Amino acid sequence: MTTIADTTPAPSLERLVERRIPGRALEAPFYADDDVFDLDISAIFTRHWLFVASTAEIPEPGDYLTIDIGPYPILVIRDDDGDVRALHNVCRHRGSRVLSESSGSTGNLVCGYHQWTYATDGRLLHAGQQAADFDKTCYALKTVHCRVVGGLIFICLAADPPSDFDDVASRTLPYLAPHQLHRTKVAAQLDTVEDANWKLVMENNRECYHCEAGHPELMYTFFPTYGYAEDEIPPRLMPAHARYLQAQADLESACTERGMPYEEIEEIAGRPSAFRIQREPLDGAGESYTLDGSAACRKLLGDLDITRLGRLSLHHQPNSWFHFLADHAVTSMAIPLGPERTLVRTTWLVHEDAVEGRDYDADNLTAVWRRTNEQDAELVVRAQSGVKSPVYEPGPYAPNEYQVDSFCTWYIDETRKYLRS
Ligand code: 3BY
Ligand code: FES
Ligand code: FE
Repeated sequence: MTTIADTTPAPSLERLVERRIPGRALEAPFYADDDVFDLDISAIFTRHWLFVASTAEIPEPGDYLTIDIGPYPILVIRDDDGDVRALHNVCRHRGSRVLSESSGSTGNLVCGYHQWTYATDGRLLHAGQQAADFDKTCYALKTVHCRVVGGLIFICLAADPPSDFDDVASRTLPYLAPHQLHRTKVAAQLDTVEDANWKLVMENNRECYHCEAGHPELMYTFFPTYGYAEDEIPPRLMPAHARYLQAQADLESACTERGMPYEEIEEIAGRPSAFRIQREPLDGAGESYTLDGSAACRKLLGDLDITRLGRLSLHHQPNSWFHFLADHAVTSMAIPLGPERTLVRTTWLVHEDAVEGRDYDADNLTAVWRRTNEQDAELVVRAQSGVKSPVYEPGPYAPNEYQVDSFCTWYIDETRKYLRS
């Protein structure tokens, strides 16, 4: 039997980006093609601000974590003065990776190859057996832009990072401030490597169209009307909508009393931005992500005096989403590992003085999102296996998938700018 080879030439990256139809999913090469993966690293992951950790993950001087962004090994470290820094984890001698563990604590940074030794701020302190004219000051580890926004660490590999992050930071801070993330500790962390493109991971996070069928545990506290415009809510969801309206009114008055912002922001200066923030009520007891919605940690974050604070939701393009509640916070990031492999890291934070066993039970604290993450991973892998079929065509987004469309539009705009530059 002879097979007929498909002789249609593959479209160029430029063509693929230019012909994306707004309101529809992306074409298959965006999810599996090696060249698109390289484009994503160059146009997105080395040009934009990326969430990489929270300060609670490196609480003490010398604490560090390492992370690879495409071909760039990076280390994020708290220096001896207590400041958070990001450095290229590449030795200035012959390029060896300096720190090889994924996280740890160190006095100085010693390269394992020939023991060049760097301070926690990246200065080269010692290089043995050098010529008399060797100048240590010329060989500090290269720096990466790093900003801490209310306890969240963002890095940017670009020489000249996007300046609109100042607006994102200043708009985000008043929402985050009451949660005082600088006074939290890591209660649990979960790394999942999903066999799917990072954009499918992000797209999945940007909608709850799949939540009702896909996340039974989350739906105890997540309103099924999430993402619906008021006039699109189907009749069967009206009882849930009534509960939502009451919970929203309660939340608004609790926030107003305490001077806490809750309004949705999706645009800055009238332009779609790389972030979305909103404080929203939760269903059930309305306190936390548990099976009945009651708090999972008795010690509340910061100086909060109210447990029923719903969730502060923050999305930041390209790679993160967050939930800040009265009793804990959950941070999530996606890091591309390959065209069809993505690291998803989820971290649960509680008050630094909360004691496991007394104030919280780690299994109870993490149960809903562990399960939700597993379900999301399955959905995303299932999507990955379908979009590669030659018959796949990008279908239309439903109205309540508008945040997926915003994500794809942001992505396409940024790749387009890059390809034209
Ligand atoms: O992070 C969010 O906003 C939610 C959680 C579940 C799906 N996603 C839309
Ligand atoms: Fe690091 Fe030689 S490569 S000390
Ligand atoms: Fe989900």
